[in-house]
Amino acid sequence: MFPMPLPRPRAFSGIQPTADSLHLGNYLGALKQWVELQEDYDCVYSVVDLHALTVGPSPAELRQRVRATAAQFLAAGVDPARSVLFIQSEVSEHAQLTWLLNCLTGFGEAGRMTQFKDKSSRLGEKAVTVGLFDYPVLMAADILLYDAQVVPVGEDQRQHLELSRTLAARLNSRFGPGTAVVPEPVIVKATAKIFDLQDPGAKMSKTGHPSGIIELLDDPKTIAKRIKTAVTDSGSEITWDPSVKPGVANLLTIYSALTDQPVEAIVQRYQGKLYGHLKVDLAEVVVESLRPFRERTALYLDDPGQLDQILDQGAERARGIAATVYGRIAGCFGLGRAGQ
Ligand code: ATP
Ligand code: LTN
Repeated sequence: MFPMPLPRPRAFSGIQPTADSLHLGNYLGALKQWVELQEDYDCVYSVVDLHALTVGPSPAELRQRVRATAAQFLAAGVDPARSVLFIQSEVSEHAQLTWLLNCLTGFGEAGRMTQFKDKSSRLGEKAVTVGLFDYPVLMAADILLYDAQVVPVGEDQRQHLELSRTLAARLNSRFGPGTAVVPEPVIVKATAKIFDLQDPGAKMSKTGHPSGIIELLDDPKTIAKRIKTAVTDSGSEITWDPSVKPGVANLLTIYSALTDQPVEAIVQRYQGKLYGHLKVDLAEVVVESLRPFRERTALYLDDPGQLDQILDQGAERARGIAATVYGRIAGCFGLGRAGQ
């Protein structure tokens, strides 16, 4: 007799389809961990298109970006045979659970989210929607709907994750233990925040200036140019000192993460060499790491039938989990005639 395999713990994460290409921060901060977690977790990954509506894309733009984002998840190594890959809006329970969680979230509590404060101050009062304000509650619904134990994200999502944990704990204290699973963030320290190449004080962001970003689908020439023109710091010695040399530290972080070599070994190798040497070699490393990724993304985008099939299957599997968990939580609120 073989022992029954234990059910694996669940991981959930999502990325917004807010650009045609993901960037190196998305990959090193999140997507790389998504792929690795598949070894030990039952993974559910989503293209969170409802979240993307908060920035008001055109319908054609959103449709195109949803496909491009899903193709990039697959190209990075998300394996649809092992993991669930789906589009958030195709599982209606995400919006439904958000409403229930809205009714448990303090207005002040949501107002303390720093990403909302930053984004709303940039947009100005007239352009700020209730959707942008509610964004972290929708994110909590995403996570709780799958009873996720772990959530791989970059550092910028830590506060949102904390709200998800608070809401899960609140459900449990109001309705009894076991109503929701309290999720843990998985934030890999070394790559939790990849910085803008032109402004190493700011995170690399889809909304940042193009010259500060490396898009995963950029052509080799553009990638090389972006790295060669990255801001480096005063002095010329290649040392690891994030507070004094944040630009060089960012390049070393990227180098280390893409080659799986410790930063110290890289620093050692570049002793006595100039920033320019590091940049030339790093450009090569990034170009060669991303080449197969770009090719695989193109293959998925050239075969819409295959992509649709993967996404249809993913939505079906996601709905199966989400319907059960939603029913359990909604019943606790007194919704549904059959409950007690
Ligand atoms: P924007 O910057 O426009 O808000 P984004 O680039 O952060 O968008 P998201 O879809 O919000 O994109 O993020 C997807 C994932 O990538 C999240 O887990 C986020 O924490 C991570 N991430 C984003 N930027 C970085 C970065 N510079 N370094 C590390 N991780 C990042
Ligand atoms: N808010 C996240 C994207 C996101 C997410 C999630 C991440 C939406 N729902 C659930 C993890 C789990 C962001 O990166 N901006």
